[in-house]
Amino acid sequence: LVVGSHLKQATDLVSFPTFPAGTKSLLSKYLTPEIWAKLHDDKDKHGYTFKQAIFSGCQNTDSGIGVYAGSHDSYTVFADLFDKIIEKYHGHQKGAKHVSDMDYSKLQCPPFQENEAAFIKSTRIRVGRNLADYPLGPGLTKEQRKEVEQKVVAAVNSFEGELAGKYYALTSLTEEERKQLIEDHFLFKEGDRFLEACGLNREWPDARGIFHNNEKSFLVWVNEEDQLRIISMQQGADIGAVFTRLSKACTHIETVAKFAHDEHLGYITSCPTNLGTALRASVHIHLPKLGALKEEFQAIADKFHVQIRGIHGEHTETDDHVYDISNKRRLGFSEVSLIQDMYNGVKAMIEKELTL
Ligand code: ADP
Ligand code: CIR
Repeated sequence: LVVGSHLKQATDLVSFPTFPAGTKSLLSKYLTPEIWAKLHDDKDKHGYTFKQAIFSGCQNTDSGIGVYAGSHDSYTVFADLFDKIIEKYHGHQKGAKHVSDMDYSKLQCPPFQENEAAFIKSTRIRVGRNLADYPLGPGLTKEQRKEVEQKVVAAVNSFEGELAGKYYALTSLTEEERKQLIEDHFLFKEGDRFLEACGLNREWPDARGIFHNNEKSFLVWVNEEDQLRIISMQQGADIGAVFTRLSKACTHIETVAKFAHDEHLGYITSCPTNLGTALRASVHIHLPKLGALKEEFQAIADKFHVQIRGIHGEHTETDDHVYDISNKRRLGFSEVSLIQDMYNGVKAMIEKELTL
């Protein structure tokens, strides 16, 4: 069966998927006839099927990865495929342990010089979390998703001081408010075709929403790709302040909610790229000269394990040479060291920009 956008649903995968020439996803690389033969009729303990897990990469053959987990159990039941993808993306081998460290006092990120900081527009760090007692977003029922929303809202309403804020159900926002929040980089977009294909957009916008404090420097997305995306962000280049706020928020929320987690994979997320820390630390940075030198730009990114994205979210192109630079790895390294990756990569990019 040659896969592609003509496929409508996971059950259309009636035989071994073959990928069109040029497909680069890790799914296409590691899905062998043997793995297909063994797993194609299997499901995890919440009923999420192997076909559902691989459907996003089968329908969207431009995927980088191509798979999603329906629950923590998917990572066990579909391990023949997922382990290979995890090892390739993160360099994290079977049996390796993931150790967390959110101690902001360990960060070695001296403030950027004024001429360096001038390139950086804003800084954001997010982590993903999912409740331990439920399947992940792709495997939730409508009722479970509602329960997750209620539990998360109760948890976020317990934040105090600078972190205190208000929850806005997506359905309570006007179209104008919603668009403005997206444009200002505070809210997730709708209709991502990768998430659509794995079942994450079912019953949209029901039980989705956003919590934020007054300054919009601390936000929690509810029931998007992960059940919680905990976000700290602000204008400028003060990585230390952004991480300190996030770290305090995470410490607090662990006292009121129990998250899906294990010693090998760290925090469990629906996309295997986010496992471990589920942390993405990014800056929006203006690099007009380096940005024009695609190969050199990518070489620095590769050297420092950072990823270049457009500034309107993943899979977007950039305008005016403003880029989103973030840590690429998430698993097998501590939060502190991944923020260090981002800092080192950004520092190197600015140094290069200044020589051009
Ligand atoms: P993720 O939630 O996985 O980090 P996206 O790349 O989809 O994913 O980004 C989500 C939103 O966060 C987008 O609107 C994006 O512009 C915004 N964003 C990401 N990094 C920054 C940053 N450093 N400053 C401001 N906005 C940011
Ligand atoms: C893909 O495979 O391209 C999409 N499913 C997105 C995966 C990458 N996500 C990420 O880096 N956070």
